[in-house]
Amino acid sequence: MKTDILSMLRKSDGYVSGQQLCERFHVSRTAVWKVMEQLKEEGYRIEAVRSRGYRLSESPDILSVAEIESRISTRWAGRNVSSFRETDSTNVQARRLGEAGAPHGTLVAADAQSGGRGRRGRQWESPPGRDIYMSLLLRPQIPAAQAPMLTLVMALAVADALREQTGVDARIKWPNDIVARGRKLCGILTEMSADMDGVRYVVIGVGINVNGTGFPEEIQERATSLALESGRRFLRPALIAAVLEKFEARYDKFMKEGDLSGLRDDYNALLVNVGEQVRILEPGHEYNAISSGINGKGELLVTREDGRQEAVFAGEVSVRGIYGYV
Ligand code: BT5
Repeated sequence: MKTDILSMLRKSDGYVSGQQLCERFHVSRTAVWKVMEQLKEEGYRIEAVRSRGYRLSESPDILSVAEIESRISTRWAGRNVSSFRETDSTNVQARRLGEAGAPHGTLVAADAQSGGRGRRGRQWESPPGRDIYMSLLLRPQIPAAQAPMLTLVMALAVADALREQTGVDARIKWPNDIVARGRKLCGILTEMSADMDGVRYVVIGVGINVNGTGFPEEIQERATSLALESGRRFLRPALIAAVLEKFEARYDKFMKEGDLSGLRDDYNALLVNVGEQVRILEPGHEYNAISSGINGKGELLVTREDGRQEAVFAGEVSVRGIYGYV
């Protein structure tokens, strides 16, 4: 009921009468009043005016299930939410839920992670109270070889949502980063479970630096946040909802077309380093090349110094600018 009351308050521009709420949820006025008191304790500002009803004037920056769910208006992405004050890794939790049969679109969010993970055993800085750590569980019927494409679908959704919601010039750094002014704003980690019949489930983990203004020394030069880029603070639940909305539309398009050809132009428009020299870091092998954007399979098309064209697969590769991280 809390989620539904929050959604109703949020959808209405003005006041929602106590009577309306009682009728809708078949409860007493006292029951409604109790929920309002609970919400106030959690940090919501709710104005109550006799004869008019209740109005929500401010929401806290918390990642409760009710707060996230009440903002989500998708068909399936994030319709089933789990949230933790602190967990080891939202990807680990989402995989657990995946094994236990949780539905397509299940979202796991956390305020802090004690073991936030990047690719290949790297760590993801995950302090409490400021950033987004979330993982989306998907059950796509695709061959395992196509699963890495979903990282690109998410990257496009995140870049798009952040640009729209914050005005920050967020861009994609193929395959799994979102950057602003050449610094990392977001990292994406896609993991999957597959068997002979194909993908059982995929977990896409997203870490976004939102309201933090300082980083540990090792990453200080390469990391940034939405707050640092804009000088403003943002409500994390609103950003989560925006990312899910963008992701759902693009995922549906991806599944309908069977690859990224319908998303390629949008993707390349937000990609950094197009037409520029980059350094391709494949495990055990590095070379310089000029990047010209992705193809429909999500591979990065590059031209090597000897003129050979290559399509680089997103698996374990990193790309660096010639003079630094981007
Ligand atoms: C990534 O790996 O960029 C994927 C990060 C995915 C994190 C999310 S959070 C929710 C979900 N649960 C998890 O446990 N993970 C996912 P990679 O490309 O390997 O980059 C990792 C590198 O980024 C590290 O080695 C650091 O250099 C740098 N780094 C670590 N924390 C950072 C941060 N908060 N902001 C910017 N850079 C960071």
